[in-house]
Amino acid sequence: MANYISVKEARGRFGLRVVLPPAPGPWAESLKGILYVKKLDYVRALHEVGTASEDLREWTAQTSSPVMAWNDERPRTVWNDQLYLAERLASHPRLIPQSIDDRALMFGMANELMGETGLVWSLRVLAINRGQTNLKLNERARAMVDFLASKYQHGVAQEAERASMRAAEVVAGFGRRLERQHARGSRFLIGDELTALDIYWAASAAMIQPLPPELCDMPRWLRTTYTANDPRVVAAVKPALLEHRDFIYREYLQLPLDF
Ligand SMILES: N[C@@H](CCC(=O)N[C@@H](CS)C(=O)NCC(=O)O)C(=O)O
Repeated sequence: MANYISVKEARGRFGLRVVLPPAPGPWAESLKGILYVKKLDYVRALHEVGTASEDLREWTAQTSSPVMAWNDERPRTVWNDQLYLAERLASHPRLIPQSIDDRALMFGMANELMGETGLVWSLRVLAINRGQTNLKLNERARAMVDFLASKYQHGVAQEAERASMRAAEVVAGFGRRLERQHARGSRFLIGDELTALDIYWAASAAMIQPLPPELCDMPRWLRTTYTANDPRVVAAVKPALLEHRDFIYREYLQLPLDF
């Protein structure tokens, strides 16, 4: 296990601190990926998912992770704020495109992955629905699924239907985008170089098909829950999308994942 300090201790320190869960999650892995590419060192603080997280609430007025804290500035709790801060702390390599068209496209598409009701939000709805209805979970896993269902109001049947359609739509949109980029000779989702969108895609795709155990060690129940089985989503996943995830991890991100 990586080294973590407590949230309370992190709050009292200066420099860059990141509150993270001790398991892979798309928001957390995206932020870790961005910091890794930019070679920004940070101290990890442990988010014990499934607990009341009172220290985190007192500090950040919310209880999800990741949280990114720089000196005594306001802690950043949302992915786009975190990206802006990372870009400010290390401008190279640039992960936000310079041209307005590419920048607007990148934030729009990133929001389709990371924003409320976006891809990973919707995949979480589906995973929770599956956990609550189908899987034989152990007591700890069941408690976690119920906790997340109630925290994010995910345990509603119509919500699963909406999530399935949205997730499939987003995956298909990324498939078309990647095809167009490949056709014009680019290996990246936007323009001709790595942007944060490629990292968000790589980390999000781990909720469609997790990286193999030797690259991402996680409890079996979590691996099963993270492997998409919704027929609409499965049908939308083209091999090129998973190849893109593998390319980004292999060339730019830390492997194996550590938490
Ligand atoms: N606030 C983040 C999303 C973070 C998020 O939803 N984190 C979840 C991942 S499952 C979490 O920490 N859940 C556990 C908990 O809230 O205790 C963002 O919008 O960028």
